Amino acid sequence: MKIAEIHIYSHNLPVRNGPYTMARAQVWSLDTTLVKLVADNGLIGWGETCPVGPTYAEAHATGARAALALMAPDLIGAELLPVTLHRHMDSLLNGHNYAKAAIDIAVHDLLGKRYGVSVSNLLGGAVTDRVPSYYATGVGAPDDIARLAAEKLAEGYPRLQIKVGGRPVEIDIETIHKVWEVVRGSGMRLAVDGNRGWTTRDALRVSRECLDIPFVMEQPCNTTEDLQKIRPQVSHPIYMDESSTSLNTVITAAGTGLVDGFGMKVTRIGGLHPMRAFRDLCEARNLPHTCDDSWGGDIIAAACTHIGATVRPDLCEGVWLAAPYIEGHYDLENGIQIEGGHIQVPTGPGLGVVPDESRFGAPVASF
Ligand code: 0XW
Ligand code: MG
Repeated sequence: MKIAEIHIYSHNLPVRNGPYTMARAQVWSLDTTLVKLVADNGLIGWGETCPVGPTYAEAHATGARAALALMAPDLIGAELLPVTLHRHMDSLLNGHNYAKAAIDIAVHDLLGKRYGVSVSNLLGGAVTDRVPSYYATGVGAPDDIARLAAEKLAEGYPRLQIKVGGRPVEIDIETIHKVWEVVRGSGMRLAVDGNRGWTTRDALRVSRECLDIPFVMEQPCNTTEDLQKIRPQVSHPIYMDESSTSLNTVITAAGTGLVDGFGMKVTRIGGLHPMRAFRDLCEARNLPHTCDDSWGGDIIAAACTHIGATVRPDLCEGVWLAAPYIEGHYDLENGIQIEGGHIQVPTGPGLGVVPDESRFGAPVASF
């Protein structure tokens, strides 16, 4: 089976009750990129990549489409095999994992359809049909975030990620304490995500002043060097998110014991094929991790859910979806939803989600 056609679409996803605020980013609407691959036997596969604005990661929406347009002409006629396709993409363009991920996801969708299996079974086998999710607050006033925590606990979320950073650290500390008052004893797990926003001084202070609160500290500071600096001094587990940009950085972070887990984004690491290797590396080192993406609609949500369903359950920190922040679905029947803090794994072949492409308008480029 070979790639016969590639179509690239741009689609706007307004943030429900926006903006969504993080330490170094505030977003009102996200520009997502969809890729439709048509195989030489007529089968169709979909991929998606959606940076959450231009300052969250080293990625932006028009960059994704430029990278895809650069590679696309040379991918026509390529075999739909993940290993060789990734080598082929790397031979055309250095880096730009988040753009390559859209092709990778569409290839997995196509392969699943071709062999009549779900993407999770293609990735080694689903171990559950209901994947835990987690809710991520924005950066907000302590009382508001505590109220939100109570709401999400009542909805059944097993985990909450509290966003902090980009403001006086005293307010972050107050927020963490107020949330803990609400969730203490409930079993809800906590992550505190600085999104690179704290100095090492701030991270050390937070750990010291929240000594009895069991949260994981996610990407508190900007660089790997910052994480190395605080590592021996903080009492809280450290998870790496934005700094884990490739399998190479993950291997070093896991292999040197720099981190206790990861907040991982499927597109940042290059798609489902590298994500599968990431999952297995983490399992070999007993490291928990999430299977998220930074934003996006039903296609990326399905990709994250399928890989999340294959993670050893005690290591699965959850699958984050933008669904609660988005109006509507690409697939009205099988769109990915969070219910009771969990996500039903799609059962259809491939991603199990078939978008209504009329929602996306005409492609911005076709090859
Ligand atoms: C909570 N997320 C998964 C959604 C936003 O894109 C940020 C991200 C994170 O953990 O940093
Ligand atoms: Mg994070």
